Amino acid sequence: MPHPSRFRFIRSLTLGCLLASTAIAFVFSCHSDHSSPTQPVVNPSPTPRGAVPTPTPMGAVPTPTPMGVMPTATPPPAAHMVNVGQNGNNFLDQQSGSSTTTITAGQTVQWNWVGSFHSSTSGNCCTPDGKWDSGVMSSGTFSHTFSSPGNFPYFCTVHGSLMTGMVVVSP
Ligand SMILES: [Cu+2]
Repeated sequence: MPHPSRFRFIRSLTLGCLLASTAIAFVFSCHSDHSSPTQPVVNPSPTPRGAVPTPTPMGAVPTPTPMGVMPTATPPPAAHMVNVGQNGNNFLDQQSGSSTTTITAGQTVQWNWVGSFHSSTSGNCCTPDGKWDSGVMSSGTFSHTFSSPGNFPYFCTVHGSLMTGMVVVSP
């Protein structure tokens, strides 16, 4: 009679194991189901964290950028500005502080009218030589590009010998 009881015992163990394994599998599946929705909730927090490191690279980028721009900002002298009629009847080069503008061949001089009724007219005072002539202006700008080296005197047709300038163009 011990045999049938053993079989029953084994069967009960087998059923118990099956039930246990099923229950464990169910529990694990439940855990996995719960864990999967939990993870997406955790992800949002790392996202804002990702926004924090962003300002750091931004702060690092501007630093090298201005340094790269600085050498580029040096060329502005290429746009040689001469104010016309600033504090009187004169041509005032913004770089030299006088009526003489020094540039190299290929560069451009821009006259900016500050005071009224003057001209930038090429030639020895006071005969226009036809190289350039802004005409009499009271505002605005006039530009001329000097392609050849040399000394280029100019004057204001309104004020004549009282208002002259010189552009010195080096090779
Ligand atoms: Cu003038």
